[in-house]
Amino acid sequence: MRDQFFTEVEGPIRFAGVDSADPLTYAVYEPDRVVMGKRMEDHLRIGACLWHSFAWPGIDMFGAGTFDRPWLAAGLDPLEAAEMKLDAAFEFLSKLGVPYFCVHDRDIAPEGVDGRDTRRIFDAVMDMVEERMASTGVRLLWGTANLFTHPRYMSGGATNPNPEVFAFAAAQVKLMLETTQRLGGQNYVLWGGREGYDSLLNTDLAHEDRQLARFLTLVAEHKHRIGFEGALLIEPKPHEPTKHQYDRDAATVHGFLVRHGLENEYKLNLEANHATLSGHSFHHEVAYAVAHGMLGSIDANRGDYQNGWDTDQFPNSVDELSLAVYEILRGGGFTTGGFNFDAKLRRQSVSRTDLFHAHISGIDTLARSLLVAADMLERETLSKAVAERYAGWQGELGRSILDGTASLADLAAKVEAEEFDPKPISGGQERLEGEVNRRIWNAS
Ligand code: XUL
Ligand code: CO
Repeated sequence: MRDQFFTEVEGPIRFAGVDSADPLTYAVYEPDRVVMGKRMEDHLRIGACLWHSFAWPGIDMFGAGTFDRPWLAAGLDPLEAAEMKLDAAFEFLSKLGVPYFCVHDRDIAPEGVDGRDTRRIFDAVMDMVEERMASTGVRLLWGTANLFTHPRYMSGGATNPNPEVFAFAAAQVKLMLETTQRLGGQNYVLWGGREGYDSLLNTDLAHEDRQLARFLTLVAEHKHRIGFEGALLIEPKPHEPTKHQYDRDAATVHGFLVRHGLENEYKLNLEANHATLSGHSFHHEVAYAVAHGMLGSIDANRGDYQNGWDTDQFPNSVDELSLAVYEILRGGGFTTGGFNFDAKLRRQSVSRTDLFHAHISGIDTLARSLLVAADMLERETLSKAVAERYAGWQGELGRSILDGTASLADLAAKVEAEEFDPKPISGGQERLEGEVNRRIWNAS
């Protein structure tokens, strides 16, 4: 290891409670605290991502990089730069005290001058990663391949009109899936960065649908061929960078998978800001996935309700996250998934230590949301009211409808014979909103 990069932070960050005046401590997150029979760390399975924090210099479309990231300087030898970046990243991860990280191939292994050079860099970098994982104990939550930055992917990877680009993307995913397996990754994620269109005028929708299904089928087949035991996850997002992305939201991806017989091969990696962009609440996306057995993992972040793009801010709302965590707990919790901070600093947050403040506050928000969610579950704050609302379906009528024994004519005859006259019953929304608030204010 080189000299330390985050010299102002001793680490590992410790729990000190909400009254501590030291911002470099956790106010709520106590990895060993047992909540509903499970350690907080095992519930949340927190990971930090290597792209926003280590591979992005703080550029935007109007301005240059603002961050202090020496390994991104121009003219460095790629392996020397990669080593510097990995040393800083693993120093950060172990000082933060989180169990996982997430990474794209290109976050850490840039393309070389040709295919052979790219492979040389990739192999050397992945050896470095393996060494640092072994020395710090930080594990890989998920790996993924970047099929969106290089100009060859400007018209998509799997959905590119050129089959050579499809093959190139397939080769890249094959290598990164195998590498994720080698590094003990828990999941492999596919975010269809440019799998969509900018204009319908030049797009064959039906063809691109077949291409995407083929691609996902090939990836699933390869997963079984190599015996990768992690989960394959698709990350929905409605637009940005393309005008329309095929993996629009949880329900669209689920429908696509069912249509192509892939629903047992893939689960979902849901991102809070992507839910906002698709016009849904994050609660909705998580609830949909849990309801259909499709929840894989979460990219924790938030958008800005005044901005229409993916601002990827660190989460700070217990009000919003408690309900999402509630759905996750209600569905039995994560298996291979976890909470990955797919979040980035604001461009003005240029201090090295800002990276710690951002993650600490996000982690505490998740930890507090977990306490609220567990409290709601234990007190049956919502489940009791929902069960009562649907209680009629436990009776003979309800069962005969759902098991298919009652025909439309049977139901009509019953209504007439028994003179049905159902009365409206209050949905009680405001009462439940109040109950949820009480748990948010009081859970401990
Ligand atoms: C983009 C996004 C990606 C994926 C991984 O909006 O969320 O970083 O999480 O490719
Ligand atoms: Co993401």
